[in-house]
Amino acid sequence: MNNSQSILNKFTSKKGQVAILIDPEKCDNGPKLLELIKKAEFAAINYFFIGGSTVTKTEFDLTINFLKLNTGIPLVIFPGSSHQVSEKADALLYLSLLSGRNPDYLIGHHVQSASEIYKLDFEVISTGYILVDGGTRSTVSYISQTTPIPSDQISIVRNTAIAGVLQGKKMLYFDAGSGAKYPISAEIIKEVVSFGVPIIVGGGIRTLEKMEELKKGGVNVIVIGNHIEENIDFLLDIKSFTCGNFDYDK
Ligand code: 1GP
Repeated sequence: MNNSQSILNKFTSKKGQVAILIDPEKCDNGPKLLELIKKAEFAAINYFFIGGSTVTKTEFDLTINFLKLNTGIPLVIFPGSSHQVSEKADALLYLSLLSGRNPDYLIGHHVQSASEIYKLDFEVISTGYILVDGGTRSTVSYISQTTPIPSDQISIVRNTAIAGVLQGKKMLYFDAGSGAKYPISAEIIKEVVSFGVPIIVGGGIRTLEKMEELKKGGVNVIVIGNHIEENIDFLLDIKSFTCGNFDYDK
């Protein structure tokens, strides 16, 4: 385990950074992924997040190896299960699903993978993961058998975030779920940005306007998955958002 915390420092350093979520299950690990990498580099995105709810170990390793060979954009594991680990990544989000009450996602998977992760030489970032209802039944909610927090229950979202910070989480990730109809609202962001840890937001983000709103609200990292799978050229629009935000080593 590496305690240098360089990715955590990067997360903390700026608002409005952009991460593209790559689901290895959907990757060709060939020309299509290469096109995505080139366009993401052009758009000066800050991170690739890698993970998925139903990804096999083989799919995960093939994709992370391909990314490592073909880009200098930092690779951050956003694991859907405990076998999604690799030293090729720069960091791992060590997620606790705080919005749920399923012990497997609060501590069970962590115990299963603890000894392997402890030995690996990458940064492990303890992250409070909070699912908020985005108007669709998300895969994460189904797989984890947990219910997201209703989006109008802002004080529950806030109290869950505070509990995470009090438990020592280094970061908070608010997710409306992949393909959400309604992304995390500005009202929620306002309630959770002032706890002294960086904020990641994802789920259903499809427009530059929403990205601007999140950035202005104080979100450190904006995660986009589906919309880029549907329309890879959205990355060309993101270029205007990230302009002047180019900070990875290539
Ligand atoms: C889901 O936050 C991510 O876990 C990204 O969601 O695929 O809807 O962009 P989208």
